[in-house]
Amino acid sequence: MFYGCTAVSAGIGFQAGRTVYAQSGIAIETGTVLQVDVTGDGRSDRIRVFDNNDALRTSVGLTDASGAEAWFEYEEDMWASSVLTSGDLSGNGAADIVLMRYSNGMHGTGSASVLFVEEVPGSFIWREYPKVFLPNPAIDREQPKTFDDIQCRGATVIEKEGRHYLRLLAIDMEYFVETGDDYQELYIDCSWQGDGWLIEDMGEGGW
Ligand SMILES: [Ca+2]
Repeated sequence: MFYGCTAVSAGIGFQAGRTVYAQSGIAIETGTVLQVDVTGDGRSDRIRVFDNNDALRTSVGLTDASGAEAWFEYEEDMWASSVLTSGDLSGNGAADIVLMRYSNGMHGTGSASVLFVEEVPGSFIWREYPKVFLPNPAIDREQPKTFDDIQCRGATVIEKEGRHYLRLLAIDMEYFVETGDDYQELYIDCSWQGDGWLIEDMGEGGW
């Protein structure tokens, strides 16, 4: 656990075109229950995800160090199981939460979302980052425009040179269609830029 990290006011990482990386020491952890600081006060909070497959609902809960609770709920069908990963993707000193919901459908694909907590008077609310990619002209291949353009099979946080990046794992449907045979796996590493996810790197593999 990383206690005592610097508390930075929420929002520092959200100026358009300028992302501040605070080197906050937010741990990259994965599971259905995490203990990380999503509120930015330097104290660990309890984050948990629960799939109610009878009600077709996925709930993400927050209980902060002082006992305040906040819930985020998706009510959709198809989803079978969910997993959370923490990281500081906006660089503001508070943990962001990557939520991967897997379906029962073909190829085990699902839906990736990135959530963060915003403080409001007396409480907290969950927010979700837009699922928009920012294309990178230095990458010489077709790039997806939104998360909905990819067949997502996984989502996690990786660290490169002290920065946290969102890594999405996808099925390369172009390859699938061309060969009509096996599918090829694709990784997409991206950084939050205030108005979207800049594709920093993408290519085959990464699983
Ligand atoms: Ca906290």
